[in-house]
Amino acid sequence: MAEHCGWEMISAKELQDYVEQNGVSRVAEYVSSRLDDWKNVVIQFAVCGVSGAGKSTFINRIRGVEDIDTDAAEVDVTECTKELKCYDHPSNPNIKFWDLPGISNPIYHGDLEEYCKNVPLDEYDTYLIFAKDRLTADDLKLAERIRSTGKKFFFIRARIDQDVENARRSRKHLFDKDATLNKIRKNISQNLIERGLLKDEKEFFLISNYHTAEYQFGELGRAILAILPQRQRESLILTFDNALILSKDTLKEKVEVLRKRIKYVATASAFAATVPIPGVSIGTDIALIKREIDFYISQLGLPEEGSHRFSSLGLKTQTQIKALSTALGSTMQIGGLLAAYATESVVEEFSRYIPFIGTAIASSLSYGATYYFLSKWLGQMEEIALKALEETLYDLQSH
Ligand SMILES: Nc1nc2c(ncn2[C@@H]2O[C@H](COP(=O)(O)OP(=O)(O)OP(=O)(O)O)[C@@H](O)[C@H]2O)c(=O)[nH]1
Ligand SMILES: [Mg+2]
Repeated sequence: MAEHCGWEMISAKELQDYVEQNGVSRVAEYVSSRLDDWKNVVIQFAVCGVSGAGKSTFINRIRGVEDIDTDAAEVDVTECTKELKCYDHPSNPNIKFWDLPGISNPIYHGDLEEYCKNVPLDEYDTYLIFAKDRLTADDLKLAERIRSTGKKFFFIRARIDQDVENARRSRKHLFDKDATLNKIRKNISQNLIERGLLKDEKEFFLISNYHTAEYQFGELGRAILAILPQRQRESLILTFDNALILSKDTLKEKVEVLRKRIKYVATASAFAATVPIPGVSIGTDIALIKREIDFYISQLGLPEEGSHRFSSLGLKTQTQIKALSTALGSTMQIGGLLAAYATESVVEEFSRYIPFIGTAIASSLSYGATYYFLSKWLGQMEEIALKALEETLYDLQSH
């Protein structure tokens, strides 16, 4: 089975050993817990830069919390983050954002060595350097130090909505949003490119922490994902909330990560089908499929009926979501699931009593049915989630 199923994450041997020691009845739970392994991948982000650049506000947005929530990073108009502090992502405590104090803080006098005595600057995986207005000597010192460690860093300019508003106010009828953004981008990135700290302008991001659908918040999220090693990347993609990343590409990438899990779930079904007790196989399939489908729903951010986001969608998309949840509801009953992959399962129930060929055929049929079923639903959910996202994006941009 190992070669046939193409195990990468969970080996057939591991499952076989598990079944030998524990029996097959808990194989579904075991596979489910192994599929949660992505939560064990630790990623540490250092969020650094001068005071007031919007670092703490960014951490709150990426964690999906409001600035006034009790577990939010403190945000203020005056200098406020004095000690480094770690903020875990609420849905995955192994994704850590370290809110670092500004190097310009009076206690360091811009002295990098002094700063590094209190801040373990070399210990993070990826660095997000926030600039404010123009680049300062402290920003450059920080970037050069990080570059010397060989780690990846991104330059970010937040509060861009304010600059655009200021330009709108002062330029009046001459105001041109794109030209304003280009000017800011050029001004800062040119400086970094000349110092060899940036390859090109595309590595520099203009974001607003209060208008995440506008400007480059989503692009920044994608760029961070792109540089991470595969396991970190997959873990982060499942942790990020779609509503924040707001990009069709990221959503599609998420679907690919979800699709890769199907073969493991299907193989657990195949193992359960080797139990010669009628009903065990289908019960396990339902448990496995239901858990996975619930995971798809939360991961793809399908708006719940009655929610604000749901009511802002077009009538056609609303109808599709309603039809999907009705279909899923009825399929998650034993009768419904049997009807959904009727012929395969009926054959399976018979085949287990046929000497010699029974188990082998039953296993492969259960594998195929679960595989088929999850692929089909994931495909449908992807289609609806993409449409819902498109409409949400349109909505956000037209306001
Ligand atoms: N308009 C706008 N205001 C922002 C944005 N990001 C942050 N702010 C505001 O800018 C101020 C400073 O934000 P913080 O997140 O506290 O800045 P910081 O970099 O953490 O500052 P220190 O903790 O002092 O190092 C606050 O008043 C925020 O509300 C943004 O993208 N747009
Ligand atoms: Mg702060």
